[in-house]
Amino acid sequence: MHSEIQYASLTRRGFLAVGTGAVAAIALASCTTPPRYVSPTGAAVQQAESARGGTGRVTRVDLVAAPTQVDLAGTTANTWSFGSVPAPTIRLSAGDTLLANVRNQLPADTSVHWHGLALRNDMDGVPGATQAPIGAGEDFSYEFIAAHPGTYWFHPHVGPQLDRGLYGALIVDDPNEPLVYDDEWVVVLDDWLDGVTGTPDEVLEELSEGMMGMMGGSGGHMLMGARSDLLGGDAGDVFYPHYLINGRPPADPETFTSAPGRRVRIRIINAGSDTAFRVALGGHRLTVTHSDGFPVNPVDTDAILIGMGERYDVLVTLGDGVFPLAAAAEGKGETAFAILRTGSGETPRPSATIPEMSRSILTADALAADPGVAFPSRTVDRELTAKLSGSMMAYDWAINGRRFDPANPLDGALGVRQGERVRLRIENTTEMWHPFHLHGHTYQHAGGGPRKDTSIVLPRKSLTVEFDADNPGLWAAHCHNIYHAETGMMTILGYQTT
Ligand SMILES: [Cu+2]
Repeated sequence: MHSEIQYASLTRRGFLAVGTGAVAAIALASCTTPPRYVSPTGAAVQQAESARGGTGRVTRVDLVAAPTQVDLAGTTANTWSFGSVPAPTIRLSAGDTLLANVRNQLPADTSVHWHGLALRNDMDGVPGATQAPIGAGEDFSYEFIAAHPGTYWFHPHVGPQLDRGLYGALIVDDPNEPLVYDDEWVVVLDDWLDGVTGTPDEVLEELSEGMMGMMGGSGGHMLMGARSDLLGGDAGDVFYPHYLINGRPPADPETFTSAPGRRVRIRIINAGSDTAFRVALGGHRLTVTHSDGFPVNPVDTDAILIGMGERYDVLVTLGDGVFPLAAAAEGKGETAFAILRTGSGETPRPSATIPEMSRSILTADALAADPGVAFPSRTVDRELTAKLSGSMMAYDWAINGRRFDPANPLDGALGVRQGERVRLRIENTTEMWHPFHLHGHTYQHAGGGPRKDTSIVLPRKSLTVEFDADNPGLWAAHCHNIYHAETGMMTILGYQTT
């Protein structure tokens, strides 16, 4: 059996061949031996899954990806979704197995990535690295143990499909949940253009031409002048006609109904593609309890800044009345909006000023991991750097000087070995912020910061994180601005065998 691969081009045919162990390593004409990596379907990945143990309980879900229409307060938009936007929330208990049968009724390849979960590598849903794409008309079953409780979500990892309606929340309950609360709500934020001003594929095509392309006069999706001090300058690249909470625009808002004095856990997920959101609940303070699914020492705040792919859980004790739950599209001058109703009162208007939005605004650097999930200190075995580069002018986003090449996914991979403590320095040399996401691991911000899997890295700043290399495989590491990722700001963290 071949349990490792070497620079194999993971096309559909190539992947299947690797999966059955039929492809021999390709010897490269070079005087240095190139690294060999663990195979997603190899023994090391299976051993890691066995070590998770699990309860043996299985939660089955069917996900049918298909063209559909959504109603945005009277505007009908053609899009792709798993039946609704967001998809129905998937819930299971930590240690349980998720069995998700995906049917692809789209006119295109797709996949499902389980964002934030430290799962078995061959179920991570990254075509070219961990599986063959699910072709149009094909099925694929994802089956894995969800070992860690928390707030996660799922979306495709093919092209800019993330910017359609193909997403939903994945909640892993803690069988020994330490928090006490009466209600729980999931709040999914999104920036929306699909079927309204164009399609994400058209946006990608336009942005790929860079600003020179725009001067040539193309589709008009590029957004200029979106600025945010919190994000260090340029806030985003793309113009969106709608900003949504749980799939609904401000003119047709989601309404949460409860009672005064009740304690609510709100799980907030940014499923956007190019928008950070500043989230606040009018008339309330928020107690942040989790970042990206993992507990933090609780911190009170008025608002939270959430980049694409990030999640925060908050606890709130509800007041009496009717309140706006708002998510300002940071630097873009628009707001996603929902309503909280616990009593009588006038319904707030989406345009109403929410004082909490401009009081204390929490970012991840204000957080510290709960002692129960902080990494014990140990010697760092390996130091890696991911240098983010590129500009709006050329739209040439890259990591370590290399634009990700799907035909050669392991070219320029960041190598680690199982068992190592790894320190990763994410160095942003660009004039724009990037939400950096690592698959398959929940690292910890250096200096006792929070456990996270997606972190905002401000322009010309660096972020250092540490993690234990305990989940063998080939793991995508990329900017969660889908247009940056798709034009090159992506690499692979690969577990080496030699
Ligand atoms: Cu980016």
